[in-house]
Formats: sequence, C-alpha cells, structure tokens
Amino acid sequence: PQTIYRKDYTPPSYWVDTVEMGFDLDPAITRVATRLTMTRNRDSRNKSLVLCGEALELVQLRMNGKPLTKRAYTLHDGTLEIFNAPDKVTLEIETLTHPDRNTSLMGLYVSNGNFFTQCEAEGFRKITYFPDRPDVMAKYTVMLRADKKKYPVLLSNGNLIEEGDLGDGRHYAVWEDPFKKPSYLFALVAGQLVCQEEKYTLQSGREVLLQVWVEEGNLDKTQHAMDSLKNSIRWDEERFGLELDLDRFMIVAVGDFNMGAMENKGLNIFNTKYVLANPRIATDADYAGIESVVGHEYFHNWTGNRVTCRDWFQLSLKEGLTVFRDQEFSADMIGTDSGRAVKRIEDVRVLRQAQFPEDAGPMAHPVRPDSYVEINNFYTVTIYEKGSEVVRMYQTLLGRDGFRKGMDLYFQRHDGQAVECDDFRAAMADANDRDLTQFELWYSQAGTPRVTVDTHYDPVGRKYELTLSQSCPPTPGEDRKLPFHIPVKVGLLNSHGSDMPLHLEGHAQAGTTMVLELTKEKQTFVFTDVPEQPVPSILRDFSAPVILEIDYTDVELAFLMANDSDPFNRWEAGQRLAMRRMLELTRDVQDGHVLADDDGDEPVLTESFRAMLDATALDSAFREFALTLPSETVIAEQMDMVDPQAIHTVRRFLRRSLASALRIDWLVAYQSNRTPGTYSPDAASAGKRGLKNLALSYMIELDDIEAHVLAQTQYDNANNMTDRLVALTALVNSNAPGKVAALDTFYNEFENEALVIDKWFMLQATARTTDVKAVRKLMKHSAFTLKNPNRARSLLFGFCNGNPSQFHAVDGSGYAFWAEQVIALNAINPQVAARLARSLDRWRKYAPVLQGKMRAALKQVADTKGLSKDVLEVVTKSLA
Ligand code: HT7
Ligand code: ZN
Repeated sequence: PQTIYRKDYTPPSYWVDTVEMGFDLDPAITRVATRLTMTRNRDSRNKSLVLCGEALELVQLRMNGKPLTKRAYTLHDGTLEIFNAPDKVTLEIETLTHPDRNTSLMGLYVSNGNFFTQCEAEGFRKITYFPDRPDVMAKYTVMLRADKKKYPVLLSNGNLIEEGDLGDGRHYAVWEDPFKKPSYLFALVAGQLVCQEEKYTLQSGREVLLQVWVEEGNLDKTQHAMDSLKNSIRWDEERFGLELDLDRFMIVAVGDFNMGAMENKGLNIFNTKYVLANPRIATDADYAGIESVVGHEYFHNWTGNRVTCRDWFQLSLKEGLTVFRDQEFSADMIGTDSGRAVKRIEDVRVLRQAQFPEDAGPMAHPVRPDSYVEINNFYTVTIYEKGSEVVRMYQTLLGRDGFRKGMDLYFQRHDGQAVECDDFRAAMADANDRDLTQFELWYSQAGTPRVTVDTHYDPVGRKYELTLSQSCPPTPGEDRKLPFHIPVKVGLLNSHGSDMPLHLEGHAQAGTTMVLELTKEKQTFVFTDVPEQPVPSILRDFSAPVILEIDYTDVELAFLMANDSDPFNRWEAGQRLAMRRMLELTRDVQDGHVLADDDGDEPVLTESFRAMLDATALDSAFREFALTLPSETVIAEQMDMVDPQAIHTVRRFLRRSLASALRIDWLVAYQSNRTPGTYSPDAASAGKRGLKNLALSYMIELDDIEAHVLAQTQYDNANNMTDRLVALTALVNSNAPGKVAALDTFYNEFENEALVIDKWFMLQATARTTDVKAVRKLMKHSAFTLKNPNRARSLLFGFCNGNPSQFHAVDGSGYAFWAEQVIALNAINPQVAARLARSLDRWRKYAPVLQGKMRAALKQVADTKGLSKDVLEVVTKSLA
C-alpha cells in the first residue's frame, strides 16, 4: 500500500462552496443524490478535479447540468478524476451504498436497525464522491427520506428547517448547518430513538436546546450525560470565553461504534459506553469517563470544528488540544487541589501505561507524524495523550493567563480555517512575545526524552547545584535527536519536610516551586542561600512527558512520600520505591530464587504504605493511588528483557506481603471508607469507594475465609455497580466457594444490559486463571460476537492486553490465538483488527523463545491474503 507523506501536501484543485444531499434511506440500498458547487482554486490552473469514493456504485454524474461522458473522467483506485473542468462547477452525483453490509462501521451503517454515520477520518467517501480532506470546508444542506414507522427520527447536522410526510408511508426532514465544515464532521442518524431534552441558557442569555438520544428503554440512563454536557458548556464559557454557536446540540448513543465518540457538528455520536449510566449498571470510572468524553466532544466544537486541521498529519492540533481541555475540565469539576492532583496522576498513569511503550516501539511516531499508510492507525496515545502533554507544557511555560492569551489569538487568527500545529505554536509565541522555535521539536521528534539529575551541595557557600542532562533514544527512522525545550518544575525540601524558599542565581525569588527551562543537552542551575542539604523534588506535577532518572535512596523516597508538598511527586516517590523492590525481586525470581515469606519483609516500603494508609487527613482517592503498585505493563517497560510470569509472580507476592503485614490497617481502611446511603458518583464518594475496594483487593490476596466473606457480603449487598464489580472480581480471583454462582447470577441479572455484559467478559478475560482455552470457551458463549467492537474489546483486548502472564504463555498459545483473531477481525472491521494487531508491538523486548513465537504469529498475519492496509501497516512496521 501507498505511504502518504506530509511533505507532499498540496492544496485542493477545487474548493467546495455548498453541498446539498438527499438520502433515500434503506438498509439494503440507500440512494444518495449530491449536488456540489465548486470553484477552482486559483493556484491550481490546469489541474483536474479530484474526488474520492470507496465502495460506491456510481449511478449518475452530471457537470453544469449535463451528463459527463465516459471520456471526460476516470474512475480508479478510489479516485474520480474529471479533466478540463471549468472554473465554476456544479456537480450532481448519484450513488448507491449498502448500509446493512457495512461491518467496518465507517461511512453509513446500520446498528440494531437504526442508521448511523462515521466519517472521520475518511468515511465520507463511502457515502458519496467528494474531495474528502479536512481542508475543504463547505456549507451543507441535507434532506433525509425514510419509512416513517421504521425510522421516525431523522437527524443531521445543524438546524431542522423543514419536515413532513411524503404520502407513501415515508417522511422527510431537511437539516441545514449554518457553519462551513470539513466532510469528516458530516453526520446523519435515523431510526427509532427517544430523547431527553432540556432548554439551556447560555451566559449571553441565548437559549439553546440540548438533546440526548438513546434507544427506548435507556431513557433512565441519560441524566449524567446531560449534566456533563451542561457543565461542559458552562466551563468553556468561563475558562476560555467560548460559547456554543448553534441553537441545538444533540448527542446520540449507538451500541456499535469503533471508538469512544465523534464530534460531528451539532450531532455528536457516542458509543453507548460514554452515554448510558445509572448506579445499577455504571461504575465510578464509567461516570468519570462519560463526563470527560462528553466534555471532549463538546470542546471539539471550537478546537477541531471551528478551527480544523489542514491535513491529517495535523491531527494532534485538535486532539492533543482537546484532550488537554477535557483533562482540565474534569480536574476543575472535582474542584479541590487534591482532586486536581489525583486527576493528574490518573492521566500520567495512562501516559506511562500506553504512550511510553508506543514511543519506544515499532509504531513510534512524532506528535505530528511525517508519513502514514492508514490514517486510522494514527489515532494513537501519542497524538492524543502526548499531544495533550505538549499543550500542557505551553501552559506550564507561559502561565495560565499567557496560555489563555495564546488561545484567544489562535481563534482570532484562525476561526473558520483549516490550519497546522505550527499555527497554534505561533499564536502561543506571538501572544506572549516568546521565542518558541525550539519547542517545535516536541512535534517533529518521536521518543520519550530522559532527563538525568545530578546534585551538589556546598555547605560553606550555601549553594546547591542541580545539573540536568537530557537525551532521547533513537526511534524508527530517527537516529539522532536534538535537545528539547523541557519545563522542569522543581522544589527543595528541608530536613523537616518543608519546602525551602528558592533563590535561583540570577533570578528574582520565585516562591517554593519554580519552572526551570532545560533547553541544552546539559545545564546547571545554581540555588543560593540554601541553609542545609536539601532533598530535591523534581518534575513536580509531571511538568513534561519525560523519564526522570534520579538516584534517591529508599529513605529519601520514603521521606518524599511522606512530606512532598507536591502531591504528584509524593505519589511518584511511592511508585519508585515499589518499582525498585519489584525489579529486585524479579531478578531474584529469574535467577531461580523461590520467593519465601521473609522476602516480603520490606520495612521501608511496608512502613511507608502503613503511614499512607493511616494518613486519614489525605484524600481517599489520593491514598488509593499511592497504595497501588505499578502495573505489570509499567514494570515490563523498566526491564531490558521482559519476563511476564516473573513480573506477575512478584507483583502478586508483594501484594500478598503488604496484605499480610498491614492486615489490620487494610481492614480499618475498608470499614472507614464505606459510603452508606444513596449512591453518588461525586469525586469524594468515588474516592472513598476506591480506597475501600483497593483494601478489599489486597485482603483477598490472602484468600482466607475472612476475605471471602467480606467479598461475598459486599457482592450480595452492593447498591451500585462499582462495589458489585469489585467484589465479583475479588471472588473470581480467589478460591472463594461462591465465585461460580456469583458469575452466573451477575450474568442473569444483567443479560439485557450490553455494557454490563461487556464487563462480565472483561472481568473473566483479565482473571488470573483465564488461559487461552478459557477465552476460546467464552468466545462460544451466545452473548459473544466479534462484530460488536465493545464486545470484541472486552474479551480479546482484555485478554491480549490485560492479562500478560497468560497471554504470554510459554507455549505460544496466546500468540496463535491472537493471530487467528486479528485475521478474523480483519475481514469484519479493519480498524478494530489493527488495534488488536498492536498487542505484539513490544515483541523484541521478550526472551528469545517468546520472541520467536511472536515473530511467527506476526508473519502469519502479514502473509494473510486480503489483509486491510490498516492491519498490514501495523504488522509490517512491527516486523521491520
Ligand atoms: N475525533 C474522533 C476520532 C475518530 C473516530 C471516532 C469514532 C469512530 C471512528 C473514529 N475515527 C476517528 C473522536 C475524538 O477524538 O473525539
Ligand atoms: Zn477528539
């Protein structure tokens, strides 16, 4: 397949001014009539008019009122090229598509009998011929016609301007979007849906209509999405001065969806997972996920829709910025400083768990990639999460006010345009009169930089030197890296654990935390007036997406864990302490040492954990995070040669040791963090449940009657899904007598709640004793289907990505299973298949026996006939 390069960007030969579309919706054959008015781009004399189309039947093509002869155009490889077109063109196109056969869930498709579209990135070309690229922005008017009984609701972007009956049992609706938009933001929905609606008054006094559309029977699960939408609207007005520009804003939930949600102008389409919630079916994490995704899609209305991307290489321009905005929104919704810190820790955990491995693997790419084969493969954690970190660094360097000034200038300059990441950087620089030239490297260089810290204290001169060095390992196609512009937030602790006032040589006093700007390979920062040898707290609030290498003693880490005023670094110190111990034990296990009870005798770690457990003045949510050991994936990233079984053994062993040594403390935490009464998903209650349930998960490691009874009782009495699911997970991962019965009652109770059945599959996919054989058995369950992405993700991704010690079974059975499923999914849904194909990204980090088996599985997939370019790109890059 063809590689597309950023350097090859050329503007389109024609602009599209208006788009009129008529749909005759029928699941078997939908007829689409399109009228485009187009104007030649002045810079492209003599160039032909180029439209994209995929899986379409072309019925008619007319230009300026006349049918186009076969000699006037060519149609091959998804491109319709019209030669010698005049400067002003009206093109009329009639196409046919087959929505009910569309299992890719891109373009127009059917889900549970209703019609939906998904056009980002290149799905519009599956609906009609069009210059399907984000820099072509046009005004759309859309008429939908369909059977009135089967499809009573007809929705598209913008405002409803007309509706009525057609007389033959069919009806129609006409929608007009007043704003110019790229084709990827087009949407339609038709079917049997109902909505919760509310009128909402904006700060300006204008009234807008908000709607959340779902299938009948789900109306009792829309309140949280509606509340989240209202909060998002208010937040964007207050924090960024951005107002909703439409009179009507709709959210529609669909059960078959490739990703989380889609920001189509005025008609957001959501995976049901990010809309439906009530205490019976949704966990605290689900409630938080809904708030953040509703926010994310709403915020795109400005960052993505009003100002969009010139080309798909600029994807992070909208995604990185919008993730940053949704992260800030969620943090502000919690409202407290410690809540903000917990949110920050959560976001960094995601980055380390998923983005750091990506940045060190075969699919590593810059935040603004230089090439791709299939753009769908570039909706990555690098574009989203690292992209957000890059945006956050502007705020760290410029301050909140400076960042806001940059945002204001960005909209002032680019509203209604399709632009590049460089335009955003220029707005930030110009609004603040700063030179951000070097900052460009965050967009152009892949890889996670490493920052090393050296310190020297001079007690006589009362000076403290902090030397920071940076380097970045090579990534595919990029051997040498230039130094990044890295904001490093620092503080210094005195021996009592308090922050020292900071006096940086050559600078005015800057409080107790300051941002150092590391721009060279190596730089020394000198602090004066330092009365005693400090303990440094570096990279506070995780001020840059880097790996910080610093030699702390165990005692210093325990000290920071107990005292650092920066909650992020307080958490980080505990993670470092635990990681160090787990890596030591893993080496022991690999050397043939059998872990015995006294190996768990780890006074510094145990006492730090005890202190944290007993620190009841701290937020429960914070304590939960501080007491959670780094995940198996994060530990694996720290090893030169990954040994999944050893990691699993050690992590479990350490958890059991901590469970045993702190037995009483866990029980106290369990009892004192109960949340009796009516369930509420607010951050404080969710934090308490989080700590209580973490305590249960430690206690169940002991697998004794006491723990079994605790888990069973919690399962039986739970009044919300969070408590119930955690209890069920505890039972399933133990030898409790009630575990099989609990799994069955859970299934029976929630048989008709698809999102809960996804949890049921996921829970089993990630259970300790679930091997390939068990997963194959689960695939035979009547509720399992590969066609539904949520279901496939629960079981297959759950196992391949969330159960490392079983997936990496030494006989290679996990890899053979993976290859089979990637191939099966490839025929149904290439996008989902390509995501699963990423599970073997890090194969070169494993022991040679496993490597050989992984390579064989990758080759098996790569050699399969009829492979989509989505999957082919992933496996080819993995094998390269
Ligand atoms: N902008 C959207 C990204 C997207 C997508 C969504 C659903 C299905 C397929 C998709 N391809 C790309 C989602 C977002 O970031 O908000
Ligand atoms: Zn997005």
